[in-house]
Amino acid sequence: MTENRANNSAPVTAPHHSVEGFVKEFLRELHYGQGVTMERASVNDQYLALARTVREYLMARWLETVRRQRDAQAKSVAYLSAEYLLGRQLDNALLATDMAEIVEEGLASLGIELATLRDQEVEPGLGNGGLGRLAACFVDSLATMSVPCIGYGIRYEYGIFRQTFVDGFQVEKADSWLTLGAPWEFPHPESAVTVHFGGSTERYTDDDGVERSRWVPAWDVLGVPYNYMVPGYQNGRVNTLRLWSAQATEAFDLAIFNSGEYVDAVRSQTFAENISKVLYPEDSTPQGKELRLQQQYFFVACSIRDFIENVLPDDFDLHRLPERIIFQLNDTHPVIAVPELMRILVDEKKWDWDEAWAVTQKCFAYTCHTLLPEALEVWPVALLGKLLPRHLEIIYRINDDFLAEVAQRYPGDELRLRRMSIIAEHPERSVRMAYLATIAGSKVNGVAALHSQLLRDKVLPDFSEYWPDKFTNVTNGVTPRRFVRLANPALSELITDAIGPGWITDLARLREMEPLADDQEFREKFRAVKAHNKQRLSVLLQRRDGITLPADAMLDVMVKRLHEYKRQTLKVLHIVSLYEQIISGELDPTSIPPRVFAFGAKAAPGYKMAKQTIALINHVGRTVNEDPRVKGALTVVFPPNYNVTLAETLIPAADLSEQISLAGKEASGTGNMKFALNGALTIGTDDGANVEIRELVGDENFFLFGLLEPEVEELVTAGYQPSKFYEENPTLRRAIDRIASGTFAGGDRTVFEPIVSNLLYEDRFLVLADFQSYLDAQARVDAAYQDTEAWTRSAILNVARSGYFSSDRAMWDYIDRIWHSQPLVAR
Ligand code: RUG
Repeated sequence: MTENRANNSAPVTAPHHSVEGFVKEFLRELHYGQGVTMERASVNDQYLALARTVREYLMARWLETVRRQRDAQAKSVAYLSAEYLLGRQLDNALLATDMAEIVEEGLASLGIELATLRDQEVEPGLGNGGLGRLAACFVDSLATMSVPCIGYGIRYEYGIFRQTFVDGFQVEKADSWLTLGAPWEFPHPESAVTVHFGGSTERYTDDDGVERSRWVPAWDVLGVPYNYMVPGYQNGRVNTLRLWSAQATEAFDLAIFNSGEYVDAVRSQTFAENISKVLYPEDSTPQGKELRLQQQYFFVACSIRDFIENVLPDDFDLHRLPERIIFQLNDTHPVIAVPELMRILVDEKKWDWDEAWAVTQKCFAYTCHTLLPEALEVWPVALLGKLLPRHLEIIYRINDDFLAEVAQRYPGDELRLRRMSIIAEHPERSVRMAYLATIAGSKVNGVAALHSQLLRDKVLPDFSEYWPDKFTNVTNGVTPRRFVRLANPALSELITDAIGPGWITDLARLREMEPLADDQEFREKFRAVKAHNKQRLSVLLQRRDGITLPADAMLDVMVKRLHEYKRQTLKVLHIVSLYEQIISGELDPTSIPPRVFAFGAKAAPGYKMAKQTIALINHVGRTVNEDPRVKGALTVVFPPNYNVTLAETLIPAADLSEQISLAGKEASGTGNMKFALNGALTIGTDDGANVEIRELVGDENFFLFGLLEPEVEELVTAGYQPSKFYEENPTLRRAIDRIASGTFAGGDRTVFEPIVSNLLYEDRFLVLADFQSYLDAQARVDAAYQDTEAWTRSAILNVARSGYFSSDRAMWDYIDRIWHSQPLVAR
């Protein structure tokens, strides 16, 4: 039957790569796909028809990629990530297929502007920030490098919330990204996977007389796969991203329907479908919610089942699983996959425990993305036992075996056993997912050099002593396709004119631009690109938010999630301090370059201090922008709903990139890389990947400030008293007093009181300690910006020396240090 099908199947071909070929297909999609004529078609009809047409150009490559992968039986990477912050798909697909010009011309011949259809696309915001965007960059790179990879994740019905401001305060709106149609996805309800939850475990004797445990679950849901194309850059390759959507099982419904409880049945269906309903909006600080654990187990259970049953051949011997797969755990979110694979091998396949553990250990690797203790996920034993009782037993057994080994190596070291146990006893009995991942993973990596070092020294020191070779570093990277080639066409053209197009897939080649930093003519062209990008941003902000940007100002940008450790408050204190100095007559506003301070940041809806900070920024902005005394010198803008789409216009326009987290807190950062690659200079602390950026671009092209990580430790250990800094620094005192006075809240002193108190009496992230150093660095920025030629030279060198931060390089590092997989096409 299969053979017959194979013999009869006609080759799938792409439509003709020409304006005529495109127009024909586009009209066909409009007529037969959307069911409308050109005259009656709405913009949305046109967009959907366009997306489906472009998809057709990718289809043959996709099917061929899947076929070749199957035939080659090569090792694949299964990237397990609860988040993928993809950004818009259309432009990326047009770039991958080299169709942009054809489409533009073809649409124009029908009287349609490509730009209008572009704007119709709602980006899939299936991630919170850096971690989800990194996953999207990685799958892009693997496709471009022709490495077999399946990305597995969750198809949230509602992605990251849409942020609006009401009187400067953040108000969240649901992100209904699917409402107008989802042309980039391919649902496969017929391939749904059943996932179990709850119930209990029981002991039984199998047919061979062996005592075993098994899970008797209480309820099920179905995981329906939705496939997305992940096109490589003009290489004929399209990998797959498979996102799971939860649906009620029939059996579940039937039982209740039969008992006549129609309403209950419908309610339980909703209950099951809740699992993939919404992305948890916490970045870096997870809340231990039951639904979140359900989401985590749901998607990894679907993914492992899918890989074993659908990707591997039917007769595959699972003892050889490590030859075919590496499951890369993107943070602790998918770590429950470890006991799940053990459960499949031990309970379902009836393997011995040791045999199963030997295979499992080779199939996983773990990436840690944080240093914040509150970001390391732990699950209460009670909750895990209720939802996944068999998995809890398996975790206990893994822990017992591991601790027995440790006890052998360190006899009598009771404290060490407590420290290294997967099970924490205080404040509540719980499972430390990072420990489970470390014990099970063949490798553990941090995401920047400093982070990986601190991970070994501070977060997992006992484990790195126990397994020194298990720990490694892979510094993050970003895809040059989206964040330079697409986001910054003017710079891309300038670079390509200078050094050819090879940089798009080999970003280290940007180095070839280095001599051009000394070329006056090139510098002029580079400045023209920046000016053009500022103009482009100006038009967008006016249209999107009614924000007017002053012309010819330095664009100083801080865009990232709102989190205390990232220290948006430090930036606000800088602005308030400048404002204070100007209105008191101390600072002549014409003596500093005019600046636009641009912010973009979402706060987790339950994170009060972060939401207050957003309001403070907006209120300071309003006061500053309305005050004629600073007009022209200082402008604050805070467009709401910062997302990938906005980043793509904002970052290329920036002059100055703010990377000002407290040293030792930001694991890596990836925004910092995007800015440097787009010719912004960084003002930053010695934190995360800033360290490597500075090393590469050179001290003289980077504005370093702030305490170093060991100094932070020292100050905190000595007993940090923020109020001392307040008392001893009059500039700081005046800035804080200005906020405390109610100036920015219509005279109401209570509105921002929590921020003021927090700074004076707690200040966990040492804002006050770094204030003066930050101000001094900002003064150096002002001085440097006045020397236009020198600034441009530095900006060019930032671009030329940042090629290392390509996610392609990061992927090669994963291959070399962690996965050891061979791509189907040689490097
Ligand atoms: O906060 C980190 C960033 O420093 C990092 O660049 C990014 C990607 O590695 O991941 C972010 N992150 C960490 N997001 N969530 C977590 C929680 O562990």
